[in-house]
Amino acid sequence: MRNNYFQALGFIAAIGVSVNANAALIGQWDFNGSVAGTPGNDAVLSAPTGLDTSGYNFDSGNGVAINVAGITDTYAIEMQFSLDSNDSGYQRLISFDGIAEDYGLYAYDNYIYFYDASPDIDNFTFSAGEAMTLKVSRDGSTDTFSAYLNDNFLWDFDDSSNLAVITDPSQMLNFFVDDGSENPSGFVDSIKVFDGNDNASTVPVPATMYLFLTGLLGLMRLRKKTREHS
Ligand SMILES: [Ca+2]
Ligand SMILES: [Ca+2]
Repeated sequence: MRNNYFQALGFIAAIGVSVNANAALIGQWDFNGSVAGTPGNDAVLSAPTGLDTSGYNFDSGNGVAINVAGITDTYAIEMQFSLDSNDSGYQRLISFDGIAEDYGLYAYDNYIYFYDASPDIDNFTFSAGEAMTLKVSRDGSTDTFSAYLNDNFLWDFDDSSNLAVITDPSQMLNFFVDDGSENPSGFVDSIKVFDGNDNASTVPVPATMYLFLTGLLGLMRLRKKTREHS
């Protein structure tokens, strides 16, 4: 019976490992009068005077830089923001390489496009000034990059070329600033970064507690049995 006791301990340890393997929030920036991440480092604003009590108003050419040290090819990013225009050709949303190249995530006219790798489809669009939630993720095991707008699946593509791997030497993600002149103006309410590709898989506390308690109950039953048989 003692072996079973250790098996149960191992089972609980395995649950712990599997919970940790799910995507975890590594940074959340709400820009509510502060650049602090909770958790996370301070965001860097090009023009700090654009910060108000609910978010950051960025003019064309001014953006947000966030340190994501340790994150490279597997991540999820969720951003709540609006753009002042939905008819400006390309407007850069995210650069993954320190704004070194043209490749990256853009709004193109009134829809979302990854230049130049994603499908060019406009099934889901946005309006000027509309508050929207954009989620993108990259899975390092399959190189799949996916995008969702207001919980609608937009598209995914095979990023074997690593265009969306975070390769900035200073490990920054850059938002709303382009390598050329494709700079939007708008408002960002919040940005979240997760260290896994599926931000939906973050195990909520009740589920974690349920798993833990289930394991604990099993262990207690085994211990009881062990005592009876020893
Ligand atoms: Ca560009
Ligand atoms: Ca906010």
